[in-house]
Amino acid sequence: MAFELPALPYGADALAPLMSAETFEYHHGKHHATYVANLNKLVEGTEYATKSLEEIILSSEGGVFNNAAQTWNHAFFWNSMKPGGGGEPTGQLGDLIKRDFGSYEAFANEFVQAGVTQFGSGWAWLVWTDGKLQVARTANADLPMKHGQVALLTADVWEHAYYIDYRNGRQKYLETFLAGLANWEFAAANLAKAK
Ligand code: MN3
Repeated sequence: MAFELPALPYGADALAPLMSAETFEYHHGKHHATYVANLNKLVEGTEYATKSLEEIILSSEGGVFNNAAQTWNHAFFWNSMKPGGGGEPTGQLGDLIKRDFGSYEAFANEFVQAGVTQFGSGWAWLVWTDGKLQVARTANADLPMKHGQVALLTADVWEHAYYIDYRNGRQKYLETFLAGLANWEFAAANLAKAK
């Protein structure tokens, strides 16, 4: 069965002005859609055709991996944001951030720096690994599950994620992601599944 482009979990204009409808028109409507279409073309008639997206990601390399991982990464990224999101998380996730980073501010600085220092294209992540929270960065389509880590939250740092709204301001985009977009309920739900 062919993979399908998932609908956005909110309206295309729901995150404006922090992330505009024009960004979603291209990022979801063209970039994400192209990864899904390419994946379907690449797996048709192959050993991957009957596998789940996660199974393909864990067992492939090259073009199949890149398009499968980008299909997964973008669906995860849309869910990593919500209207009125951002700020310091509360509850168990907030407690663990203080335990493992020292403070929310220290976490936020590390997350932004991970994204800013990812040379070229990639992703900044909050992950659960070895019983603790960590910030990670990956290049291109790479993602935590390929390294035995559980993704809790991500920000896309490919230029197509922010160039329409922030031009070359990757740091400003990442600071805005944490301050006004991050979906901590999604991260907490992922943590609950991982623990
Ligand atoms: Mn992208």
